[in-house]
Amino acid sequence: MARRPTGLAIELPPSLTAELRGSVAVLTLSRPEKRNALDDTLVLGLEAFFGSLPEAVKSVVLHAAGPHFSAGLDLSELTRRDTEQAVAHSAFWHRVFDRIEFGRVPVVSVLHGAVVGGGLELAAATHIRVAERSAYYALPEGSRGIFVGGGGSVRLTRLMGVARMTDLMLTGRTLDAEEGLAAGLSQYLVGDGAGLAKGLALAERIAANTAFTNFAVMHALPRIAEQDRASGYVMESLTAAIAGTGAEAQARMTAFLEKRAPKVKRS
Ligand code: 1HE
Repeated sequence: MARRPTGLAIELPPSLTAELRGSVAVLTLSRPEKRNALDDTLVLGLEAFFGSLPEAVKSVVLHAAGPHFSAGLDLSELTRRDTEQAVAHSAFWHRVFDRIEFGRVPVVSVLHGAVVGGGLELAAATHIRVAERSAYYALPEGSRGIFVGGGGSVRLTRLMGVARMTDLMLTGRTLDAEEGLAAGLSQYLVGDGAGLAKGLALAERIAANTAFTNFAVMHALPRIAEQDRASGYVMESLTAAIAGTGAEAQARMTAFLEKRAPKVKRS
C-alpha cells in the first residue's frame, strides 16, 4: 500500500483518502472512475483505517468522491474466484465491516448517487447515514445471479425488514432517497451537496459525547436489541449504572442542575 499524506499516519491505498478535522477523521472513497466499486485493495484499506485510528479521533465521516457513493462489489474480481475463495472473500468483508460497526468510534456515512449492492452493505455497517437527495438504493445481486455477501442479510434486514429486502433483491427495484429514509436506510435526508457539512456537524456532536456513552450505544445497544427481554434488562441496568456513575457523567449532570449546561431544544 502506498503511504498517503493523510494527517493520520495510516497507510492507505490510492482509492482511499483521509484527513483529520479536529477530532473527526474524514475518510473518502476515492475511486470515482470505477464508481467506487469495492475491490480487495480498497476493502483492505478500510480494514487498515478502522483498525488503526489514533486515540485523538472520536468519530469518523465516510463519504465518496464522484457522482456515486459506491457501485458495490468490484465485479471484475468476482469472476476470478472459485467457491472456496468466494466463501473466504465474503468472510473477509464480514470481518472488515464488523470492524466498522463494532469499532472504537461511531461512523457517519454521507450517501449520494448509487448506493448499491456492497456499497449499501458498507453504508449499513455505519452508525448514522445521511442521504443527499440524489441517493438511490438497490441490491442488483438478484439480477447478476449472485447473493449479498457483505453482511447485507444480517444488517439490511434489521434496517428495512425482510420483506423490503426481498422486494429489492427479487425485482431489482430501486428506492429513491425519500423511500430510503422511510424504509430506515438513512436517518437524515438533505439537499444535494449538503451531506458532508451535515455529516461533519453530526460527527462533531458525537465526538463531544463521553467515550463510554459512544461505546455503550455502539456495543451494548445492538446486543441488547438481539437478546431476550430478561437478559436485555440486566445488560441495560449494568450499562446504565456504569455510565451514570462515571465522573464525566456526574460532572455533566451537575452542570445542568447548576444551569451551566444547555436545555434540550427542538432541532
Ligand atoms: C464497475 C462497477 C462494479 C461500475 N464493478 N466495475 N454492483 C452492480 O451491479 C452495479 C454496477 N454498476 C452500475 O450499475 C453503474 O456503474 C452505476 C449505476 C453504479 C453508475 O453508472 P455510470 O453510468 O455513472 O457509470 P458506468 O459507466 O456504468 O461505470 C463507470 C466505470 O466503472 C465502468 O468502467 P470503464 O472501464 O468502462 O470506464 C464500469 O465498468 C465500472 N464499474 N460499477 C466493477 N460494480 C460482497 S457481495 C456484494 C455484491 C455486490 O455488490 S453486487 C452489486 C454489484
